Amino acid sequence: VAVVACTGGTTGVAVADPVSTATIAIDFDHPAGRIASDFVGLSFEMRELGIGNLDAAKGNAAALFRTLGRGNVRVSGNTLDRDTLWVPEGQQPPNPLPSWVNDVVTPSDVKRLNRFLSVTGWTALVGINLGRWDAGLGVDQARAMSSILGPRLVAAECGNEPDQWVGKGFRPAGYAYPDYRADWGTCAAAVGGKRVAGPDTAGTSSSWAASLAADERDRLAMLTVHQYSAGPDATIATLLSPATVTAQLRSVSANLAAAKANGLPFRVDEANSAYGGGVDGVSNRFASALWGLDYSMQMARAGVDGINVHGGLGVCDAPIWNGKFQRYTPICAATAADEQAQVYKAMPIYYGLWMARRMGAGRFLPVTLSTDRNTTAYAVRGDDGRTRIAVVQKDDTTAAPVHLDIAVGPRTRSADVLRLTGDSLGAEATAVQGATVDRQGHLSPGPAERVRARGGSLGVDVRAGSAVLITLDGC
Ligand code: BDP
Repeated sequence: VAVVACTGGTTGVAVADPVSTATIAIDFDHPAGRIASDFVGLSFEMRELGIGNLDAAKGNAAALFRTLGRGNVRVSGNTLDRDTLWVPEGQQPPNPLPSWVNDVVTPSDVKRLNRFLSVTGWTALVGINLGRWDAGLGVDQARAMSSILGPRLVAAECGNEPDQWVGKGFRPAGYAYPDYRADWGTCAAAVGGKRVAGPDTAGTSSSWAASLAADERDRLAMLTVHQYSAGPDATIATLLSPATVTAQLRSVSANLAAAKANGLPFRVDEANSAYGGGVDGVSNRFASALWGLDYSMQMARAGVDGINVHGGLGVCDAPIWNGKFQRYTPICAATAADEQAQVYKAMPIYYGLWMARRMGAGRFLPVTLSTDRNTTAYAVRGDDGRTRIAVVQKDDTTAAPVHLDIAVGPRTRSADVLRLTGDSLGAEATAVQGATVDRQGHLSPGPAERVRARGGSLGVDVRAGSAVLITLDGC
């Protein structure tokens, strides 16, 4: 056990007469569920492989991944079934290409992904086109992915959002779970082993995930579903409303329970603030950073094994494909030249994920929070023995600060505080301890604030519309 010297230190930022005090009590003696080191993940479209992205030899993408720590990247999305054709080693793409094909993905794209994973220490979930299934190609892709990616491939994913295939024209009306199970089984047999995740349903209300968990637990590596907080009608107010993340948790709970009942890990392997590419002014603003942190913590504490926040690697303010924007993307290029060079900037939600990542790995500690403000709090006893507390204050930045009174007991003399702040909920500017991600993809937060405990309690003032990550010194 490391002994941390408790010397020096100052109190937190002094704020005159904070109008509200939130009290936080932590049950240090009853660690609960785990948050794994790869809880935080990212998700991208299959087309990104076809167009040469996720290249460790170019730009700053690998550094941006490493800045988040180790994680899991999922590559699939709508473009998997709709637009991308697998072309085996040594073969030329058909000429002309089938009319539905926009991009081809080849073993050399998988090799590039493998280098990216080896440089970043991330693992991957990668899709196989099941919407437009071709048995020969499916088997070839599965074999190539296993041999190239080895253990870095956590699982293959057979198709994207099969519960929407009728509407997308991939299957005839009436296509239902038993049909899907048969399709999935064909793809799973091509992959072999226990190396397929699914069903990647669009709707958490669909029963397909629970059915697949029960029927195919011996072949499933992991149960996966998608979840967006809202659609094109998302606003900052709804995203940060106290009801939102709890409603999101409720909405995945049946799927989560089904996974656990069948002994399967469970990831929300495509998640973000709003489907349809996100909402400008919401998904790409500081509010999304607070939502991203709160959502991550809420899901992790409930036993979800990971989330993959969806995005795209194009120009931030331009349509990425099919005239579609990806306003919710955690990283994107500021200009077309940066897109070419694969130099990306971190969007606000990236910072929320950075904070979430710093909470793990470890085990959640039960927290009792008493507050009259739109505030949430989470505590994790890290595998390194340190206790970390995340507090997300989701009121407008113009509201009065909240004073946190945290009962830490006699063993804690001081704590380090990192602050996630934005100019306003609706502004893009986001920082951790005043620092932003640089062009090289690194984030070096300014020195943490040192706060001293008095009489077994820790006082920290939190600006409205901001979050803090408090690390107890444990002495
Ligand atoms: C999901 C798709 C993804 C889309 C996303 C969205 O898997 O490809 O980009 O929706 O609507 O259904 O933004």
